[in-house]
Amino acid sequence: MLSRRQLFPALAGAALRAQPKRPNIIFIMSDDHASHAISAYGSKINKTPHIDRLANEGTRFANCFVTNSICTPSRGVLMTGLYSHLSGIKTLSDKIDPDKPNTAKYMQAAGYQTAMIGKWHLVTNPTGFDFWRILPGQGLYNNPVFIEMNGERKKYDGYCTDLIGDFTLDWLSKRDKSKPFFVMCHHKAPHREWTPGPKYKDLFKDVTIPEPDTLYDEHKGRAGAAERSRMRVGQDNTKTDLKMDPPPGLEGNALRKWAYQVYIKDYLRCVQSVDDNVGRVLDYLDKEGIANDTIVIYNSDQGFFLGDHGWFDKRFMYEECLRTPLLVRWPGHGRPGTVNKDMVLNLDFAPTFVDCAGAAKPAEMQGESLKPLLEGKTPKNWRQDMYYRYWMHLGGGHSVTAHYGVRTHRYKLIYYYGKALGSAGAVDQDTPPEWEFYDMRKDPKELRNAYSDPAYQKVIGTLKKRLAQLQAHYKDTPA
Ligand SMILES: [Ca+2]
Repeated sequence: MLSRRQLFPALAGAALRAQPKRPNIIFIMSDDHASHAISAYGSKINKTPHIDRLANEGTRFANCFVTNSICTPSRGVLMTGLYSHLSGIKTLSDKIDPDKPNTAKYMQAAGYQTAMIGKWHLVTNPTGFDFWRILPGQGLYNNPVFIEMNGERKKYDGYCTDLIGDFTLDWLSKRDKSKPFFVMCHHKAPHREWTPGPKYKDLFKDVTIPEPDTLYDEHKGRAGAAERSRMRVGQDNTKTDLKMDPPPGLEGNALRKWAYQVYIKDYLRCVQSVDDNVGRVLDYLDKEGIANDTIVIYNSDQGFFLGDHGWFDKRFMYEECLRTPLLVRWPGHGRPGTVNKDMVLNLDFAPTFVDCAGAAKPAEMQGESLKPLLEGKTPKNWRQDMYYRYWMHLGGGHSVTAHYGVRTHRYKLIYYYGKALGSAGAVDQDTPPEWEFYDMRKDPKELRNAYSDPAYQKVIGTLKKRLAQLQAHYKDTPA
């Protein structure tokens, strides 16, 4: 383990600012849970009462984005505070370096006891945790195997989401009460293949879930990347996804309509168990009398297409999967029921944890602490735009073209640069470089690529300059 002096070389022991009492932190993360399947975010298709409690009693961030919308790289950002090109975790195949500093090691050095329970998905075993129990890779929904700290693989009877809830509560009940704690509770759900638990297998059985406005989007005018991708509801779903064959003869939009109902119901059933297990943690904190001393965070590793643009999955810089839910309850800090509209990133989470632990931000971390935002005091110079990059170029089975771009509060500029650029999980095949531009105030569903519209040429020129500035600022290399 790295010593505190090694982790905080500039400040050593002085890095820990004197604070009367430091908060516990429970970071609950799910996998592929889009904001628009949370009622606090205005979901039209489900209710999530326990996650909503965090919004009612804390802060809901309305504009939280990921820097690379896919599982392993997003977890890399969380554990390092670095963009994918600097952490080296650019694709699903890349692993975290167990010997380098990470978020958990910084929390340990700050005097926290640390635990990681559930889906880790960073290839090498966790370091920096006093306790961990993780799923191997994606893990299974039913009777899953977990990897224990001694390296053994042990099978547990039950439903994965409930087991991760059980293990989290069990660890909390056995914790060292003389120290604050930092626990990462990472659910597998509602990741593909969307297998519901026994409690909710019949939920929504006799109802029709409303379809998204863009379920039958044909991607007209968009870059070739949209058409090239393989994540169409119906056409690109497997039998494992749908658990049955489509009715014979069904094709085109009729197939999509049918498959959407099958897929979204299973997805939402999985979400319901996640919500229950958020509730169990909140109940535990109440019963234990430590709710006021504990920050509870709910987040997903990225968003997801819920039939939007005709798709399932993620990866694109489009809103549905660029956005991720972020709800934070920190009693006594900020007003309950606050909706924060500042632009925040998953890049900010690591520095936020360290800041809330009373330690100085590690010099290498690229994000900003959200602590002032949680206290209702957004700094005057807070970011007004964000940089995104997806690296897997046609890899990972969904054939999404590598791209990068910039998003402001109103506009979005995306560049599909057409090459794999030596990324491990990518397919070595060129595609034509292409641009997309959206005015999200006029076109919030991103249906009209206005890149060639003369009216926007000045804005697009400014955004191109800004994109180059952001790449330089974050030490990335343009294609
Ligand atoms: Ca994910």
